[in-house]
Amino acid sequence: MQSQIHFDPQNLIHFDLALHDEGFSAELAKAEVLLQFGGRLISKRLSQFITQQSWQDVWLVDPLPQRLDPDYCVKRRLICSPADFIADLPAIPEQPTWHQLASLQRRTSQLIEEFCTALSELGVCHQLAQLARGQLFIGNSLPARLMNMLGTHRQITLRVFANRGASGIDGLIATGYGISCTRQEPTTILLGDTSALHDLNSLALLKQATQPLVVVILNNDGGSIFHMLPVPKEGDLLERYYRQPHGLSFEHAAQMFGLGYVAPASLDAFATAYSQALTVGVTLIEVNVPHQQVADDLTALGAALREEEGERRI
Ligand SMILES: Cc1ncc(C[n+]2csc(CCOP(=O)(O)OP(=O)(O)O)c2C)c(N)n1
Repeated sequence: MQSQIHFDPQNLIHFDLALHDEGFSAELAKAEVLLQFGGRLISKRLSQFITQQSWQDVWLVDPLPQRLDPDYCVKRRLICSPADFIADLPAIPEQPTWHQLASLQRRTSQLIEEFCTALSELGVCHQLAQLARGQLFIGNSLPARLMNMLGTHRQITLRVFANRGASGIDGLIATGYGISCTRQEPTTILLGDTSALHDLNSLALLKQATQPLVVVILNNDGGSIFHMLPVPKEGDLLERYYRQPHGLSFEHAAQMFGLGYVAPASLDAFATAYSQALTVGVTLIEVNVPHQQVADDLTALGAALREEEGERRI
């Protein structure tokens, strides 16, 4: 996501979800050498795939010197920028494409379109990936994962930022505001409700923005990531110690800090409000969704992808 080339039309998108499809995984498994640019991967499925593959060689290119090899796969670590690495490569004659990955993942893209038509976390992230302009700062925890899964090819480039690593949910609004100060273009901050609550006082900064600034809060009433993690699945333990529902709305926070506020009732209303918000002022868009919806949607999408694959083989 932070490579700035994730949405480039030359690149594969939706690979995290496409890995549900055995045909796609088998095709990808024909690769013999892995060349990774940049640090940590967001997609757990891709990391697991990489760990299971027996690579002839694995090179990791990243300008920062810290150790980045959780699964002990890397055979050569190059501490340099991708541009320097490419500049030093010998010229190689163009090779015929060895894979059908782009066509194999087309069905995944079609299914994603079908699953992203409602006002849901999936629907909003899918829309945002297409509509965003200027800069996008994506919060932890689900927004970064959803944009990585659902983002589509774009003709207009987008500067994408995220805090990965310890993946803290603190200080995200302040970070997004700081990013907005660096360019003469709109900035969008996409984050969850718990993250927004952790940094609520930073909403006070936003009125100083000189460019359009949009804060999109996916309010699923607590940390919905915990529906997908190996923690207690239901009851008091989940609610009290992990998800921590609060039942709050951000409307009065927006009012208190003098920000525009919209809580769209449909995906179309979201798209209209968001496009408008990108043109002027500072707007908080609150997307209210049931807490279980995102986990259910991703489970159903994964199952549909595996089902498709089964049907193709019969
Ligand atoms: C500073 C900090 N405290 C706690 C955590 C643990 N944590 C990870 S995700 C999460 C919940 C995030 O909830 P929300 O922002 O609503 O996003 P969602 O999970 O719904 O996408 C928590 C508490 C963290 N990553 N950073």
